[in-house]
Amino acid sequence: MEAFQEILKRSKNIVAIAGAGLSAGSGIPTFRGAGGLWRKYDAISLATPEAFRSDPSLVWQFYHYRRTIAGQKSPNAAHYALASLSIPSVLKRVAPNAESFTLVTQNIDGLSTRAFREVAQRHSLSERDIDNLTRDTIIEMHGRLFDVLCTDSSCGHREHNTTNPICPALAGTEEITERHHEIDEWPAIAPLDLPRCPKCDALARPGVVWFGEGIQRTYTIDSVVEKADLALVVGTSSTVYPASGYQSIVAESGGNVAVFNIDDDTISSGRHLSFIGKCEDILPTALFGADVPEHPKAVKGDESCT
Ligand code: BJW
Ligand code: ZN
Repeated sequence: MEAFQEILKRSKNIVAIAGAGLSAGSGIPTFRGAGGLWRKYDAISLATPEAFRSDPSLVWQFYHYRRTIAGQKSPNAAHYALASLSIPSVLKRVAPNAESFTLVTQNIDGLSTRAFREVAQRHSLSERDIDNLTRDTIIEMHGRLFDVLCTDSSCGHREHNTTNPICPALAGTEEITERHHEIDEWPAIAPLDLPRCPKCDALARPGVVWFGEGIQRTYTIDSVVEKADLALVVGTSSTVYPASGYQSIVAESGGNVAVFNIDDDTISSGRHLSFIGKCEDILPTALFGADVPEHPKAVKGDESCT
C-alpha cells in the first residue's frame, strides 16, 4: 500500500483499465468467473454481429435481460473511488503531479458514469463541466447497454434509451432468460415487434461492441495508454483484446501497473503491484488512505456478485 501511494504521488498520467469485476460488488454478473454470463449463456450465439443477423429476437432478449438487471443496480465504492479521480481537485490531492486521469472501462452498464455525475454534483460542478469531464475522463470502450443503434448504416442513428421494457414484446422475457440458459427455450419475437429506429424504422440493435467488431474511441484510448505512467487494472480477466494488451503497453514503456482483482491468476507476469481482494473494499483505501471520500449511496458488499 505504501509503495503504491508513493507511485501515485509521482505519477503524471494515470489510466484505469476496468472490467466486469468493478461492477461485481453492485450485483452485476461477470462473464467468466463462477456465476459468469459466459458460463451460462453461449457468447457466440448472443454477442456477435452474426448472431444478431441470424436471430435478432434471441439477442434482444439477452440484452433486455441485462438491461433489466443493470437498471436495478447502483454504483459501489470502487466506482465512486475512480469517479473521484475524475474531479481535478481530488486528483491533485492524491496524485499532486498528475496531469491526467482516464478510466477506460470494458463495462457497458453505465455505473461509472452514474457515479461520476453524482460525485461531480456534490462538488458543485456545472452541467457543462460534468459533460466535458465525462467525455474526457471516461471511455466506455465496449459501448453502452442503454444505447440503441440503427442497423441501417445509411441512417446510423444512435440514442440513449433507458425505457424498460424497450418494446412491449420483450416484457417479461427476462424471467425466461433467467430460468432457461438454453436459447432454444426462448420465444421467437418477430423483427417488426423488436426495437425499431425512431428515425427510419429499420431494426435497431443494442449499442454495444460484440466479438469481431471494432471498439469505441480506439485512437483516444491508444494515446491515453501510450502516455500513461501508471495503470490501475481493476476487475478484469484481461482475456479480451484489445483491453488485454493495455497493461503490457504501459509496463513496456517503463510505467507502473497495479492490479486489483479477487483472483491472482489473472495477474500477468512482469513488474506490478497486486492487491488481491474485492476492488470495492481495497481500491478506495489504496487511493485515498484514511481520507476516503464519503459516498452515502454506495452499494454495500453484501449485494456483491462475482
Ligand atoms: C473482481 C471482483 C471484485 C470479480 N473485485 N475483481 C483470437 C486471439 C486473440 C484475439 C481474438 C481472437 N479471436 C478474436 C479475437 C478478438 C476478440 C477477443 O479478444 N476474443 C478473445 C475472447 C479471444 N476481441 C474482439 O473481437 C474485440 N474487437 C476487436 O478486437 O476488433 C478487432 C479484431 C476483430 C477480430 C479479430 C481480431 C481483431 C471486441 C471485443 C468485444 C467484447 N465484447 C464483450 C461483450 C460486450 C457486450 C456485452 O457485455 O454483452 O465484452 S465480451 C465480454 O468480455 C465483455 C467484457 O467487457 C469483456 C471482458 O471481460 P472482463 O470485463 O474482463 O470480465 P471477466 O468476467 O472475464 O473477468 C472479471 C474479472 O473480475 C475476473 O478476473 C475476476 O477475478 C474479477 N473480479 N469480482 C475485483 N469484486
Ligand atoms: Zn435509422
